Amino acid sequence: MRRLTTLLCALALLVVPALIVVPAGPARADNPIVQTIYTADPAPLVHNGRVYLYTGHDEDGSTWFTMREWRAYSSADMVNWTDHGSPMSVATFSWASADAWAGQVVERNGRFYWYVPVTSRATGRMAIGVGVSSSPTGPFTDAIGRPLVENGEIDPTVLIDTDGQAYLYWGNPNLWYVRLNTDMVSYSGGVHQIPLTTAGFGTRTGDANRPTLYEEGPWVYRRNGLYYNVFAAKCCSEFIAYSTAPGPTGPWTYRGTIMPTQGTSFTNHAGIIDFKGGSYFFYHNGALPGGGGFTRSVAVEKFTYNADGTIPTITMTEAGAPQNGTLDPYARQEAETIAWSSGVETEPASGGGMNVGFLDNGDYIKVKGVAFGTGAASFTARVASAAAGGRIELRIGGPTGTTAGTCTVPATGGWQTWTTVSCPVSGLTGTRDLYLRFAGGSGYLFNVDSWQFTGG
Ligand code: FUB
Repeated sequence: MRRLTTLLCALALLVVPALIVVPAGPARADNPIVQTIYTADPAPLVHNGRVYLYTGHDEDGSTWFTMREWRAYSSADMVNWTDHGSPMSVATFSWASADAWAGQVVERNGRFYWYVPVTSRATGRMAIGVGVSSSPTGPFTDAIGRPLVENGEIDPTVLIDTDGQAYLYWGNPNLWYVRLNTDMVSYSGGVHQIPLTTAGFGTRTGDANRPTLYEEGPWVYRRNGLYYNVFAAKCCSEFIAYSTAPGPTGPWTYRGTIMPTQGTSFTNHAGIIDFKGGSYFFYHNGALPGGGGFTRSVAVEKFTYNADGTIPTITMTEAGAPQNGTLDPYARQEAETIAWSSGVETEPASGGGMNVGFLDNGDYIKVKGVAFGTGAASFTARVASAAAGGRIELRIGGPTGTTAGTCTVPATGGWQTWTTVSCPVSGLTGTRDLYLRFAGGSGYLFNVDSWQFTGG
């Protein structure tokens, strides 16, 4: 079925030629984070030693914010990201008709709440829905079967304060908040409007209707007793600015620019976390081939707060954040754990999770900072192929670098008919970037679900 879908997509792309084709040239790192699809509106969450990254999904060839689903990724080291597919979509909300726009996931008492803007089928206005799951990777279900709040505005963000009180903020062109009850799916005390003063949110010139820089995409959090509201400023093109306050409801003081207007997307959208001793700034741009304002990609930079808690200017880079840790090749790794890839797509696997697929000759995956230690002896992978199969070439130094081993993948009779292949490897010692290069004849070769090395 999915091959048919792919064929139909390929035919459609003859009309709208915007398929992501990441050049197979020299390996590079590591922004944007996801190369398999266009992603937007990053919302990171730290949970149990991993960063979960929730994004929107700009459809290939979009000429508007055509977004039907959200996506989830996770990483333990900030460079190798595991694709968890789409745990929630517009279809999750029976009362919504379109627009899987910018949201945020927060955890409370072992449940994960995903606040999102969608268009209400009944009113045609943007409303805030809330999905819920017992797992950070979903699946998420509609928590209340109706909008949590609806006033035609977008981009929810949630702060759970140290006293346990949770706040939901959102808005474009205004800025609003409610006090969430401990159930996280209802609120008390009504809807409050935050005054958009120039002292609080900076001065915009040339738009009498919008005197402050605040545009959309608030990201509210507390750090060392100071409350931050990081937001997309001044349309268009947007830049990322921020305000701070002594409390969750203000008064806000404008603090200036974090990320100047850059990249080839006229929107930007920020998410900030602290993780394993570092601070990280997520954003989006149009950096992938075919990228732009409606075909965006999520990226990340590491930064250090100034001593007084202010945030330095952060610029977009191709390098991205440095790796924070290493990857263990002697534990089972999902094939969809990727630092960089070329030509690769992902899809749901029959046994759960995702697999990589749609692999043509020469496509590859880079996995960064793989800690081989004293040396690996063999490589094992779970593979499937409804075609003729091919080879997994294990390379070091680049996708066409030194070959450390080659595993032959047979035909298995189906794209989800899995078998295990193994092959000896040599020269894999220390901590190296590993390239899995897929080789064979023409057309799609095979799928890979997972892989693992054994030690020497
Ligand atoms: O992705 C759709 C909209 O674009 C988001 O809701 C805004 O924040 C902007 O990024």
